[in-house]
Amino acid sequence: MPYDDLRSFLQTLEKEGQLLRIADEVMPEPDIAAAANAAPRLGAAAPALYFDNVKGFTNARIAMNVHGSWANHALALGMDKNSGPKDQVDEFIRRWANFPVKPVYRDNPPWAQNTVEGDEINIFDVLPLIRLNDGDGGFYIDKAAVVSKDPDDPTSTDKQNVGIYRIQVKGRRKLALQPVPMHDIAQHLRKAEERGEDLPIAITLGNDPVISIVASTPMEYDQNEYELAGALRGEPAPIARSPKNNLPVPWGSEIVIEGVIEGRKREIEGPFGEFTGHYSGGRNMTVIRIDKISYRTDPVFEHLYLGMPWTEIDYLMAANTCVPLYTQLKKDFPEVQAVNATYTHGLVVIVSTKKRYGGFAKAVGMRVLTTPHGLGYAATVIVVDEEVDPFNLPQVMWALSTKMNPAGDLVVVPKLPVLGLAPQATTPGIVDKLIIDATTPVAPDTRGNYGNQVLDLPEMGEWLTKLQSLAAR
Ligand SMILES: [Mn+2]
Repeated sequence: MPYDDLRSFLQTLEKEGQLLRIADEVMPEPDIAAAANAAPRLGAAAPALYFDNVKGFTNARIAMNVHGSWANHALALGMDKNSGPKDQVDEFIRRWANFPVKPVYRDNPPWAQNTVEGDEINIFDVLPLIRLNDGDGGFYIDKAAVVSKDPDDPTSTDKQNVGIYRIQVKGRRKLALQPVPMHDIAQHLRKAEERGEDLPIAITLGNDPVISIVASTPMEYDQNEYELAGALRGEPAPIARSPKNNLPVPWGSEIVIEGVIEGRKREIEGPFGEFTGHYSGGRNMTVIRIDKISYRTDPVFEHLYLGMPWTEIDYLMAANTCVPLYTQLKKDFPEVQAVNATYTHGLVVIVSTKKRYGGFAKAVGMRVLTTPHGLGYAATVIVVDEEVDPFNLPQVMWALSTKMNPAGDLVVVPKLPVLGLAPQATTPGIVDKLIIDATTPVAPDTRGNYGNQVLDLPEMGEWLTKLQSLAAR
């Protein structure tokens, strides 16, 4: 059974031993962020954290690290909590094949229980806001799904968007939002501003776990995130209309904040410790005016710590980054076997492929750079042979150790686009990108002296199964 809201998922996590309730009183800062920083260091089965005894807040409920381990990510997809990353990526690929599955409108969303409008709004009354990293310029909301429509085609459900963007709290009813040019919301905003309009949005917080996954998936512009949620859930995603802006929002959210991104207005936002593990400084960003907040009674504030890997965001944006890249590459290059883009949202991408002819691996690497995800991320692409599992880093290091000769196997493509947050770019937004061909050359390519490769013995697989069953006794 898929989860229709965050609370039912938290219950399952608790039943599975994947949620820790912190009963002792904690300080809002630095305890909550520090605990969420620490949680993933517990390993592949790290738990979510739940705080309801926070000094200085009346009745705060804060959930952290909800997606912050492979175990929790597996449970979010309704899989066994012991599934490894490769199994989860493979299952994600199988479910993606069912895309699109249309969402269904459902009545009586729980978030309709309480509302506040206009000048009565004080976001600090609704959310127990905390800062995450010492250098952050203020309070952030960083795990909300932001819903908007294409202003030139508002009836199109394909062109609508659900995405996670960083949001800074600037006042009682004022927020800032960062629309990275590579992301769909930036296109919506540009069109609204060309029309001389504000962009209506709904910011939904405390969502069912699949919504957070699809909202951070690099889908194509005209692919609907709820229709991917349906494919991943195995049944349609429940949605409802937001009361003020009539936007399609998740039915089960804890909180729905409606308002507009004010056209042609920018103010300083930041700094903020980003998914890259580096701060991005203060920059001119958009300004949001909040017009209405709807919220479930006793709302749970879901928040996400990010910093030096691995943190929750590295689990949240791992499988969902590999899969669209894999499906897009597969269209033109059926020889592609697997894609690992689980490191820092795919700033490094590892691809295994068969070779059609000499130079083929480099061509696959070039294609990675021109996918929708590759345009903004993928700064380094490592291409390995089909026998090498890109999720098995010792094997990838073996390929780099033995198959790569810098004379000819390193292709640098100067001045390609990258998102402005990538710290390796001297000028934000432009960077030289690298393809490493770590495959065994095939004719007419003549690199190195490979002779014959040592392959696994034919009986190895049989023995692996035998040893596993002996070890499990
Ligand atoms: Mn989109």
